[in-house]
Amino acid sequence: MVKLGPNELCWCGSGTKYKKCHQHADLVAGLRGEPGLAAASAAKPALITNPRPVRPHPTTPRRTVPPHIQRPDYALTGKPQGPRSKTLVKSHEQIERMRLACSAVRTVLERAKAAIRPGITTDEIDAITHQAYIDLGGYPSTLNYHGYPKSLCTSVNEVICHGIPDLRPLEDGDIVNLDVTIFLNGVHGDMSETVLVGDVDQESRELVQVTHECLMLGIKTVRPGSPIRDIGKAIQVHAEARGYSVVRAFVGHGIGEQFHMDPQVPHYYDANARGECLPGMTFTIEPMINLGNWGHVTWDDGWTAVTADRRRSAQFEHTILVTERGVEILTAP
Ligand code: EYF
Ligand code: CO
Repeated sequence: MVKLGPNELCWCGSGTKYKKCHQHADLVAGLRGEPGLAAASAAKPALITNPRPVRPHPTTPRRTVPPHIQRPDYALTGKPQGPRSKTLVKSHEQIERMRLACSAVRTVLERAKAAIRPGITTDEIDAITHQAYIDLGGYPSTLNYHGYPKSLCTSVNEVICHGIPDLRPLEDGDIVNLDVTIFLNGVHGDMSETVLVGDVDQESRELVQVTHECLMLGIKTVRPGSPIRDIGKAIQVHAEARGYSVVRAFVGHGIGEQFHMDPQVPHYYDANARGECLPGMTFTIEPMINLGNWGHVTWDDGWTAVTADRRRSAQFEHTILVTERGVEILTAP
């Protein structure tokens, strides 16, 4: 394996500097004694055959939120205040608020889905969801979260996650993930779905269908005492049996009064993922499944994660509650 300098072009063929691309992933793999992505790619380089990759488009100015809407602590600075809460089990009162927030975010998603058609820009979807959060009395959790500029993430085709809504019109045959999160009554509710735009090819439709199955199979493992790593195991088995790969870099997460908290929920089998499900825990499960390899690169905007091989990726997400009997999907329709 050739050792690259930080400013050399990455081995994956992204055209991005190594330090901005796979340097960190290779370092982590090295620490774990794994061969690492670079070694894996020596045998199987990321071959980019996508003739029409999604490109960054201009964005519109930041949208404003009326003063009467309660804001999360990071709304002004972009930085969540204070330490991450270590209390994984929520109170009955917090859970009641989570139910309301998750029901509201479902309403936001349905409004966004109803607007999807070839020709609409993802920025127009942003405007629709932005107004929907406000109509429901909530704040768009992503807005200024670590500086993120928009009110939802729109991830088109080979974009894995954190796509920024912009002036690109959706095209017939696209797939787009709409990831919406609301902050309402002091808690967050988070969900996403991948939607078909017009007439979508069979390969992509199957990817979207299997990704939804992966989410539901992951959720099915959850009950009091079940290992958190069983979630990823179920997802990985299903995805890989169909020839897909599971994205490693982004995981599900605890959610409540903070957008992101413990536990971390890998969507692949990670023997190091300790911890078990306890009644009262609320967390997201949000598998990202790729047609090709699981490696990703990030656009220069610092947010948009795309597949290294530019083949398509799909995602579905629910916020769930571990109950005494099993599991409740808080963001269910
Ligand atoms: C610091 C972010 C920070 N994180 C999660 C933060 O809906 C979400 N998950 O299901 C989700 C949405 C956003 C998000 C929007 C911004 N962030 C993303 C990427 C890098 C990063 O570094
Ligand atoms: Co989300």
